[in-house]
Amino acid sequence: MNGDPAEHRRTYLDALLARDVEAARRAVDGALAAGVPVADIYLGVLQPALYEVGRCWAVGDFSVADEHSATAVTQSVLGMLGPRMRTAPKDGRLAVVTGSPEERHALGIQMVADFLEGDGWEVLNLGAATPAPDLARLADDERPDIVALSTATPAGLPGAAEAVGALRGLEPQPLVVLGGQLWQGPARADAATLGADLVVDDPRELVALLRERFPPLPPEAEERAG
Ligand code: B12
Repeated sequence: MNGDPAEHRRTYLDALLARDVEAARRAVDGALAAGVPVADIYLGVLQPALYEVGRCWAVGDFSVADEHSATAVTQSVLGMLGPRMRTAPKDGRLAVVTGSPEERHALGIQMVADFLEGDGWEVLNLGAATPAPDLARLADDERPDIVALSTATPAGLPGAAEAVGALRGLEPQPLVVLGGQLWQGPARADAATLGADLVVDDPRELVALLRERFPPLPPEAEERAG
């Protein structure tokens, strides 16, 4: 087995298509054993496999039950990989990560949360579909530096708009970042008019951008603070 995520993606996808949960887990173990970084397993194995599941589902080659099974297996794999991504929170940087109202796609949200935790952020992951007033209340209590909102489908646009509007009323205002497949389509043009600060596709890009805006403490300062 080599360290190229594409090979492991194929093995993982084949296992999902065969409804072979053990083989799916073995594919991930194989990728780890071959030295594929966890971040590459997230973005180069799991994400594209789920996109392919979505394609098979859309053309009728995969039932809703098969999709649910593939999602559940991937959720359990994320539960196993997440701790390998995480680092202890440092610098007091706090992020709230959630799906926009009525957004039920949760795996991308978990991935974004794990990438942020991997860069030392403290993360409150609210999961899918947080109603806008509740999100705003929590953000008002916790005063996060950023709120990352995930939206996958065009039907999620009104919910995303409502959430951004509710967060805009806060003082101080968190940086509001939109992401998810919705914004990779024509809706991207609407993102600015909603009042969000950033639209970002890739969790790695998010981490890099946030490093510029909220620089982590240099190691010496961390030691003094600790
Ligand atoms: C699993 C799944 C479901 C499950 C979700 C269960 C769960 N617990 O998550 C269920 C069954 C609930 C579901 C429901 C629906 N789904 Co669905 N679903 C999927 C599927 C197969 C996988 C989703 C997934 O996990 N992808 C993998 C993750 C890792 O990718 P991701 O979400 O894009 O996240 C990545 C990036 O986008 C980014 N990202 C995400 N959020 C954010 C946020 C920020 C701030 C940043 C920086 C980055 C970022 O980071 C992640 C890692 O890179 C997709 C196929 C696909 N293309 O994704 C269809 C898909 C998204 N669903 C689709 C549809 C149509 C629906 C339904 C409308 C079906 C229906 N008729 O009911 C409903 C809508 C429900 C709702 N209100 O949200 C369509 C959407 C097409 C469209 N453009 O409208 C897709 C594309 C399938 C298809 N090919 O047709 N779905």
